[in-house]
Amino acid sequence: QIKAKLLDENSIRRTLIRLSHEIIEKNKGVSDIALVGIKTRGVPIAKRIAEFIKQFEGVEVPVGILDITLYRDDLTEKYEDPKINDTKIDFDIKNKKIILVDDVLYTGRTVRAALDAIVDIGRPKSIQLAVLIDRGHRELPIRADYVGKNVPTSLSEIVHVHLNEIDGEDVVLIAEK
Ligand code: 3GP
Ligand code: 5GP
Ligand code: MG
Repeated sequence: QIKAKLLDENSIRRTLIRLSHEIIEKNKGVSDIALVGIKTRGVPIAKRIAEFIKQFEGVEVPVGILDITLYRDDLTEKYEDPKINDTKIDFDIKNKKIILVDDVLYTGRTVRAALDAIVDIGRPKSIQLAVLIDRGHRELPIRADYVGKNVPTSLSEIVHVHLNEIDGEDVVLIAEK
């Protein structure tokens, strides 16, 4: 059951605007930047950030997609490693600064699999990580460079990320599983 609303439509928009500015600032512009969204909800987040960057800098940054499946019986259980299903990266990643984008960062295993998939394709200049929500409980030495909101959670809680493009509404909720 739902315990609290963490972000509404306006705060999601403002958060993604801030992340876009942070990406531009940290990289001193966006000349070599490419975004890679992790399916499902990392993809619309990456596209929205690309749209804001276009508004602010007048540059269209490429957006790729990684499809990574988590093999978990239960959404809050964590034992199997995520597997790469599909990769749609239509640009040359050589010498690009890749920014991975996901909705929720939890154990870090999805991001680890994403790093594997990217270095299999080529040799980017660097890889950074942007997430809308960091809910803690890392099991690997992985951290995000850009965090929309840090949300301390218990293991029995779930963060629901609903995005317009997929769910018909923009809202982030915390629930007891
Ligand atoms: P996503 O593909 O948009 O990221 O894992 C499948 C979906 O279930 C994910 O959607 C994610 O939003 C949602 N989900 C909610 N809680 C959890 C969780 O604790 N673990 C995982 N793996 N997914 C969760
Ligand atoms: P990790 O691999 O870091 O454990 O989990 C990251 C992936 O699992 C993200 O793509 C995210 O969608 C999903 N995930 C893990 N925990 C949650 C959660 O509480 N809520 C949502 N919405 N997704 C989660
Ligand atoms: Mg996700």
